[in-house]
Amino acid sequence: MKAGIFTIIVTVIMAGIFIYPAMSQHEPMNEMWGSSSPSNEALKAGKEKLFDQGNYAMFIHWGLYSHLGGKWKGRTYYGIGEWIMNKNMANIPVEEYKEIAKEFNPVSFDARAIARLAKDAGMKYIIITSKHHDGFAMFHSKADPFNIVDATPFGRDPMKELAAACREEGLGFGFYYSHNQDWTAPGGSGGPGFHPDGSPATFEDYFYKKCIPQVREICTNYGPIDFVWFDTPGNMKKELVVELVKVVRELQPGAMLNSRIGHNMGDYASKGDMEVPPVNIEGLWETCDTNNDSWSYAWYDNNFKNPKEILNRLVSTVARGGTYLFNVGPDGQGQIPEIGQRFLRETGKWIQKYPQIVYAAGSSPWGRALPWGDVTTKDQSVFLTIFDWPQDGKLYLPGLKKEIVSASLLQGSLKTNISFETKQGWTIFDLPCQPADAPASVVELSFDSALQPDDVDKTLGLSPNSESQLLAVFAEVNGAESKTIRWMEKFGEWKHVSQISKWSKGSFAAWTLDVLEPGYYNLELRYKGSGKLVWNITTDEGGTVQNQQASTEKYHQYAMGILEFKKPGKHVINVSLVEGDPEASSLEAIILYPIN
Ligand code: FHN
Repeated sequence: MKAGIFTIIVTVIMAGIFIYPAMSQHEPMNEMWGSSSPSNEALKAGKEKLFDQGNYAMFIHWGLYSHLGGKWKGRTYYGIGEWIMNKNMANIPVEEYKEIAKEFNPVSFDARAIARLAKDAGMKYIIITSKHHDGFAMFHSKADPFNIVDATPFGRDPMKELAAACREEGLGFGFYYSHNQDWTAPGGSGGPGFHPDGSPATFEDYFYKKCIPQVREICTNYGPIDFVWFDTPGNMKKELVVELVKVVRELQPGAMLNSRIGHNMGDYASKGDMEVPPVNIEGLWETCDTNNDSWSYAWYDNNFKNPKEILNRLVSTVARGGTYLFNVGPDGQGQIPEIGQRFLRETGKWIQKYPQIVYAAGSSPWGRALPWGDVTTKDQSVFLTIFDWPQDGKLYLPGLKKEIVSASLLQGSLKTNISFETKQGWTIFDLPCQPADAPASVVELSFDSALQPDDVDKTLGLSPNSESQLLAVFAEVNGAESKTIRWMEKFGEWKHVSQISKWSKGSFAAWTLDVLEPGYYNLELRYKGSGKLVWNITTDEGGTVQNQQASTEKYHQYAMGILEFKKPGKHVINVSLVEGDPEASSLEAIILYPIN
């Protein structure tokens, strides 16, 4: 089977398993991972404070599947390890899967070490899987014997230990609980359709015999908790979700609920897995991401995000207005892979030097990432976090309309004033040749009052000294369809892209662009599509680039030609599809970079 067809089939199967609502256009609060409607009580009680101001937390996927580590009967199954039991991976029969518990003995589990790691990493709370889709409880459950205390030689309740360790370290604590999918409990979504005596099992059987009692247990036996994080609600009935919410509200009035409980009943919205949105989003929301490719431990998966990538994704999420929940997967012994730990600690060291970038930080008034990094705010200051240091010593900031009182380059708490000039609505800062810090440097701009959204002209800028990416989400689209799509490459590993497809005769996408330096720019397009693909790009000054490039089933960036901007100021750049399959041709971005 061709890789492309396989990807499509697997994506359809997974979407079906998760039973998510249809994909939306750019309506971030109503996406397939659910939306939230924060209750007034929640806001009044201030329980959202840890979530809203902490902005960075540890997610932990740990369970019986961690003991398998992606391998079953000598064969490795690639993809998210916690799904290994599922029929789309190793298809392990329920009884055989339950037997694995007899071998699960994570004696190296050290709750204090994990809590300390989270703290060193700069994270403010931990959310851990108390029960994933496999139905195995990582806590002592009287409701169901398939749990770590009763079914394994380990015999300890690691959730008790972790809850206590978090408290000692001053961290918040919460539980993940898979409320809909349970692959080993009769009646659970994806689980056996019959009870052991052969009688048919309904979802309600599972819900009242296992889900509700276990949620009561996690909400009763571990002290006050800050989060109950539900997942994959599928097509659960609203009245059942309402009951579940009631249980949590009664037992843990201070806990925040994520939107994946279903039916828009969470306190905050949970974005798609591994999705860092390109545009600012209002309200309380979170992105969960993982430190390698899988959520749970997999022996082969050492594709760990390095400190720069982690920081970049964290700062981008905070700059878009969200909270970043970053996952680690301890192995079958209970230990987090060494390299993942190291990268987290290195990231934490940077955050310790620049806490103002992350904690209680405001989103970017620019509403998007900038070519060199991103922007966060606090009080009367604006912080430019620079990941790509300009080699010519000039940092270009488009659209700032308010007067800067002072600009300084930070090295931890040390501030060095830097000079700057303004030109045609751009602010240009003079920077030294070498970055001030690694993996990112920070410039602080001070104002006489906090920067307001109107103080920034949000028009995209054409950077004179680096690559500018004009993403599909920022285009005005006429006669085509603009929406965010998602797909999986490895099983369960989601990719998200805002793109334009379904082109028709005369259709086009248009970006308005603020040009500071006229001249020649290399133009590339990132797209996918079938057939002979010919794209046409024009500017309001009569500049044209038209070229054919290869069809591609994955997004790929192709050089198209050279585009000239004759005059500085605002310009419109249009893209249309001249030849190629109009339905499937999907444009993700225009990329421009100066020739000099
Ligand atoms: O199916 C799960 C998956 O295993 C993992 O737990 C992620 C984390 O957000 N949630 C579901 C898929 O969205």
